Amino acid sequence: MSKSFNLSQLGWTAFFQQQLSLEQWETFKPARVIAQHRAHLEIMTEASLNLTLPINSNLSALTVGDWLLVDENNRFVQALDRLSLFSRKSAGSKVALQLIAANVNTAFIVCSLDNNFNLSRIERYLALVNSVGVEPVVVLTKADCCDNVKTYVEQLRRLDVMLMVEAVDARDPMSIQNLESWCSVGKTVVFIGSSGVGKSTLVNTLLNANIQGTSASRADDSRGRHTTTSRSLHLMPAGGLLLDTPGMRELQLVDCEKGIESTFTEISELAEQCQFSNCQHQSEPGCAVKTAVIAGDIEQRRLVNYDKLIREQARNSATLAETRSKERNLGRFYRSVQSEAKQRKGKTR
Ligand SMILES: Nc1nc2c(ncn2[C@@H]2O[C@H](COP(=O)(O)OP(=O)(O)OP(=O)(O)O)[C@@H](O)[C@H]2O)c(=O)[nH]1
Ligand SMILES: [Mg+2]
Ligand SMILES: [Zn+2]
Repeated sequence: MSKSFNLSQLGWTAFFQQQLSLEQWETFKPARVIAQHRAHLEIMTEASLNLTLPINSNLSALTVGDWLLVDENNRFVQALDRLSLFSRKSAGSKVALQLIAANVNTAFIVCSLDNNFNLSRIERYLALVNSVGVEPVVVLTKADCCDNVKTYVEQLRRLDVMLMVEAVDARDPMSIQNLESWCSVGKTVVFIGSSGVGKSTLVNTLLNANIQGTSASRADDSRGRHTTTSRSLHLMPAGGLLLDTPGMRELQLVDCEKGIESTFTEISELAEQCQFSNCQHQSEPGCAVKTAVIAGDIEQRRLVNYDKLIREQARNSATLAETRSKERNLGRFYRSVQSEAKQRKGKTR
């Protein structure tokens, strides 16, 4: 990257500045993680000094978008607290958290106006984005191939009148102009959505360059091949920082109860009027939610999806907590064995 960027263009704000003492500010340089590879991180400091840090145990808990300090020899000093963090349960059976992106301001939830369009999937992404405390914008791509764009937009507005929705042809710079207001100087935007919906196409059009590979042909099932397979931040000529992520096939919700509640406010608010505090809104007497569904005030599909997401996050949070506690116990066990061994050594000496 030849152009030179200052700290605020890289996304540095008072939130990060206030974490440093004067001495730290004078001694160290802030740097932002702009790409994550298997064995190293790419970081960028002011004036676009691109550096490579090999991933060791200090750096393994960092992800794209993170801020850190480096010393005069460009060695890692410390990571800074995050404004926001996207993580997910790793794909596959292993129960662990995978960090996706840090210090994001806005999430573009990308969905194409073809058979990919699915309200329940959009709600799932909204729950995730809301739980992280990041502003969601739903971007409906392939509007150029769709005859009834309005109907889709209305369906989304019905979920939440305040929801920001933009329908675009992701390949056309004129069409995506409205999106630029979320991509101003220093603002970090993450793109989430299934494979093939046009995330990389949007990134390329916003960057006015062909940086991210895109692909028309892909094995078109949910397990399809993904064109984008690594995570990196791209700086727009006009300001914003764009973060393209590999298609998320298995987006699982963990510790997202608050995000789900705020995505389904009409249900969570009514639930407070149910007769029983642990009402599951199935067939309990005095269920205000079920009554509203029968009266047609709440969509049945919404209730089913709400229920599904609440159960899913509870299940995942429980397994994750169990794994963490097992790991902690195992760590404690090893440490106690080690210290016993040391003590014994001490005695025999
Ligand atoms: N007609 C039309 N085609 C689009 C639009 N957006 C994306 N495409 C096409 O859809 C295909 C897939 O787009 P990508 O940008 O590669 O999709 P992606 O979301 O990055 O996919 P992954 O990297 O696999 O997650 C490409 O051939 C794009 O040209 C659009 O708004 N209109
Ligand atoms: Mg892509
Ligand atoms: Zn109820």
